Parts: sequence; C-alpha cells; structure tokens
Amino acid sequence: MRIIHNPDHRLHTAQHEMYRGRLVPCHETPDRLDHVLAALQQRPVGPLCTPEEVPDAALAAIHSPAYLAFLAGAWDAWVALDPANAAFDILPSVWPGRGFRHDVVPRNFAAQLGLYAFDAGSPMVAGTWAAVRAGAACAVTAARAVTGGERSAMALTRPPGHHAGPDFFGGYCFLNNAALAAQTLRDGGAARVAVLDVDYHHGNGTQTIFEQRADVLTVSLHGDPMTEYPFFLGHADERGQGAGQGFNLNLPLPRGTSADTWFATLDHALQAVERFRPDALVVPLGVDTFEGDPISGFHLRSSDYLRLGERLARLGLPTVFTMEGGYAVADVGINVVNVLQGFEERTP
Ligand code: Q9C
Ligand code: ZN
Repeated sequence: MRIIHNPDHRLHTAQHEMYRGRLVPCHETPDRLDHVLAALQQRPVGPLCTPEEVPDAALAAIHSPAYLAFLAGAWDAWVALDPANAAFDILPSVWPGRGFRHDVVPRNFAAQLGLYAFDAGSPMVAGTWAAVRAGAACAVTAARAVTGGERSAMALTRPPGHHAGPDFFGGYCFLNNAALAAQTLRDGGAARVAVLDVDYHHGNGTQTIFEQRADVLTVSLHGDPMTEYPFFLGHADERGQGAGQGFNLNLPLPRGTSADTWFATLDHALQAVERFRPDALVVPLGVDTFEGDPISGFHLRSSDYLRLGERLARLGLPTVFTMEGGYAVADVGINVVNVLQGFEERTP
C-alpha cells in the first residue's frame, strides 16, 4: 500500500477548542500523525511518499469558489480585524441561525466565519491553509496512484476532512479529503465509487457533498446523532436526495456499542457496498471507535483494527484510505497501522 503523508501537517497546530463554556486544549494534535509514522517505521506496509502538486481546480470540483477564497484569506483577514488577533486562534462566535440569510456574504470577517463554520471547536491558525491544501494534495495523489494501477493507497494527513462540506468547516475539518479522493477516482475512470466511513462520527460533509448523486454511494457507521456529534445529520432515514435517492446509507449505533455489534453492523455496510458494484472504494478511516478514545463511545480494541482491514480487503476493490479521527494519541499509530496491515495480509 502506497502511503502519501502530509509533510506540512504541523503548520496546523492550534491551541484551543470551545467546549461547554471554556477553551480546552485541542484534541486534534500534530503528534497523532507522528505516532502513525512511528508505527509505520516498526511495520512498513508500503512505500512512504509525499504529495504531487495539485491545481486549485481539483479543490473546486468539491468546494465552492467563495469558500476556498475564504479559507485562503482567513488568517490575513483575522489579523486585519485587530493586529492583536495574531496571538490567538481563529474561532467563530456568531452564526446565521434560523430566520437569517445565508445568501449574502457579510464584509465583516467575524461574520464570514460564522457563515462558513458549524462549530466553535475547529480553530484555524496562520498555517492552516497551507496544511490543509497539502492534505488535499495527499488525497488526490493517493487516488491518482490507485487510478494508475496501485491496489491501494492512504492519504496520511491531518487535519481530517469528513465533516467539511462544499462550503463549510467544522469537526476539525476544512477540506473534504475523502470526497476529493472519490472525485479523483471518478475522473480517473471509475464509473461508480463507494465511500465507507468508519470514523466514530457521522461523515456529514461527505454525505452533503454527494447526497444528490447516484455515481457515489456514501455509507457511514457512527454514533447515533441523537446523542453524538455532529448531532444534526446522520440519521437512518437520510437516504439521499433527487437523483441520489437510495445512494446514502447511515447506520447509527448507540454510545457504548460493543465490538461484536459494530462488526455485525459493518457487515450490513459491506453488503450495501457490494450491491452497488463500485469500481473503487474510499475509506475515511477514523480510529476514534477505539475503547480508549477520550471523546467517543464505542469499544473496539487494537486487535479489532486488524480484523477491520481484512474485511475491507475482502471487497477486492481498488481502495483509498483517508486519515480522519482518533484521539487516544498513543494508540492511534498502532490502530491505524493494524487496519493497513490487516488489509495487506488479505490482499492477494
Ligand atoms: N470536546 C473527527 O473525528 N467535538 N472529528 C467534540 C469534545 C467535535 C470529531 C467535543 C468532535 C469532532 C474528524
Ligand atoms: Zn471522528
């Protein structure tokens, strides 16, 4: 398996996220990726590469021009609000709730932040845009490798991507790496692409990006949004819209779900993927389903990730993995590399 890692991920190092009335240290930290790279040194599952240059047009296939321009200019606009802002992370504090307009982009940058953000837990810093652009390049490069004949590749990057939509950020995500990979596979000749999201949290951004399309099936296995983040999407009755009707599948599970129940539900997800007869697969891989994860509530053990990799490989599809959540930092490397090793061992 080819591993495309993001050499610029450390440029995105933020201080705080807003949680229940206070600023708490970020869960999504650079050492998450360092642990995966260290685990790969112990157990190399394939060549480690850096991303190719990716034109802005590739990003524009998934994200709106106004949103991309907002992200690119965010830090300068933040500091222009007040030079003292340079010492602080960018976080929003006002949103256009129900009754407000979403079709006018205010000139005030604090207002723009609220228009494009859906939470106050996803800080941006001076290097965020450079880091997420390089991350998107990892996703596109990984998908191109698979289009070019590699059986599988992983975009090993942070920050993650699956909560980011066409024109919104949140859940630590800014550009949707899994969607960029899926679109690159489509452009490379795959007529149908399946996305199977195994992160603890519902992949709301990916669902929203593809919900009107029949050429990309989105399936997500996640904590029930009645109690779990991102709360406002991810229910079982969301089956896609318009031409995409029937091409989204949500499998919500209660907080506290055991590994046995999780794998039984994964079987349903795998059957839905097989029925779709895709030409390629994208797996947004979050290991926040781990029993030791500090912000999640499933009970997978490290050995379960070997099993997950084997199950995914059994589909026999060209596969791109993207790195999503997982916050039990010291175990993130073992768990991610277990998935990749399980996948490789099942690959003929
Ligand atoms: N203090 C991903 O796993 N808020 N995003 C949790 C805990 C947001 C998770 C609050 C969780 C986002 C990619
Ligand atoms: Zn997650």
